Amino acid sequence: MALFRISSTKCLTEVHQRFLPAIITCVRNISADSTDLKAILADKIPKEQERVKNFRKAHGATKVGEVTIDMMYGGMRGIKGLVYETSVLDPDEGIRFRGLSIPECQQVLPKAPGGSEPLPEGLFWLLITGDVPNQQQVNWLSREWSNRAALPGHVVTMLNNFPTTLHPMSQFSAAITALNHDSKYAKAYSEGVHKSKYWEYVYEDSMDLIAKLPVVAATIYRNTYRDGKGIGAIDSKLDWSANFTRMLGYDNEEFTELMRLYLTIHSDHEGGNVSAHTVHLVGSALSDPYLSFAAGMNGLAGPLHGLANQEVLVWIQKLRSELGDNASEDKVKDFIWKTLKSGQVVPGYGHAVLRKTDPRYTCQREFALKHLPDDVLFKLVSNIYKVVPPILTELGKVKNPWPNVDAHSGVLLQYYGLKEMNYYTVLFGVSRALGVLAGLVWDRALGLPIERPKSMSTEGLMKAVGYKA
Ligand code: CMX
Repeated sequence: MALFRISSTKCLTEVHQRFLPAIITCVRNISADSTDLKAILADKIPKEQERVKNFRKAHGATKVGEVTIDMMYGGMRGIKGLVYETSVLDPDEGIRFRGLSIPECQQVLPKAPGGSEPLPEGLFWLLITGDVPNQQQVNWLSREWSNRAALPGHVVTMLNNFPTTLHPMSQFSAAITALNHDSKYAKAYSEGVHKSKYWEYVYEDSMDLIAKLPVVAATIYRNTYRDGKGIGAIDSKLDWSANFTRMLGYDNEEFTELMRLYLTIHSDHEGGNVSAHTVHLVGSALSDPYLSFAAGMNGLAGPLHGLANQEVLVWIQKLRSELGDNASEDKVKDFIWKTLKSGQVVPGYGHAVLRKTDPRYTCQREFALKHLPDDVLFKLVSNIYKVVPPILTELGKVKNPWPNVDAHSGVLLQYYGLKEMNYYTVLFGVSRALGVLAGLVWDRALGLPIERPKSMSTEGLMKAVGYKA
């Protein structure tokens, strides 16, 4: 908040008249317990802008890495070329959300009454503010998202008219794009809003979009796999995940707990993965949050990224139908080698950054050990975990032979009756909104420019390094 030097009584009165209401609002809104998320951000953003400005002034020309030709041909792996505030991925330790590991989040984030898994509302609050919220703050978010959840008629009509053969991710992405009809950001931009206010409209759209995603996702599920009948009304007394599982048609508190964990851990994985990077990239053209997020979802729908959770189950079902449930370890090994020799990947294993077992895998395994230790599919997944890493290591080229998040999620969903594998990436997408949209608010708050890295042709590269064939 600005400080004023008061030089006379007259001046003091003027200052009071002009600024006091704003000062009072500001002070009221930013107490540690405030549930006014937008006011909290409005307080934090100028401070962060100043911090970044000073940092860039001092170190704008400092080098933090270098780019090799292999990196350019190799998917830009390892190039430090992005700023992304909400989470950071350590190759050995895994993800930290604003500095907190998954077990730490499970410990400190507020839970539903009687529950033991974190509420995704709390994770969103943490990601966007950097602060661990209290119970009132997450309750406020649950209510806020309930209030913003209604879908416009044209999106419901559109969803209800998709053929059930259209992949759920295509339905999801198309519906999100069509939600941009009501983008507050796009409207404000077309009316000439000042760029210092962009973040406020991106915030509003992001809150609206996060609120609506479970409704979109549940409508897709019921239309595609059930009788297509209404998903029921949002209950403003329930949290985001409980409303979602109810709309999907499930009435099992343990499944809702799983969903709270699921929606928390899939939310964010720093900025360079395909979905997060796409949202950031498309957003940098000042496309609104709906268009940016839909673009990210099209990336998540790729089998090397989010669709791997579907692919894992498809692959496991194939294994089961070929080998049965009690296959020997040698038979499972043969099956894995057959997959590799036919030029396919083992889905759910490997990672571009991680070099150890993904903690998102571990926490799902812990959930399974607690709730479904004797499940046949869980035992199979556990056996695959013993067998795959040595084989991928033996292959010689795989940098990370360990399981990622997608190796485990489907098994848990199967256990609770959500057996439609083609739907699994939609659940990942609902969660991913929490991280990438929090990131998008900060992109606009920090005024990050349109993204435009330099590309080179092979010819140009050869010339640049003096290479002669
Ligand atoms: N099975 C077979 N081969 C694999 C492999 C796997 N699980 N993981 C990596 N490899 C191969 C790569 O295809 C590559 O082969 P080529 O040199 O012949 O092209 C080689 O090993 C080196 O790859 P890498 O550097 O270890 O891995 P990348 O960073 O290139 O790729 C990833 C990372 C995730 C795409 C890859 O490990 C993979 O395809 N895994 C299976 C799909 C999957 O589970 N994806 C989900 C990731 C998590 C998520 O985003 O949701």
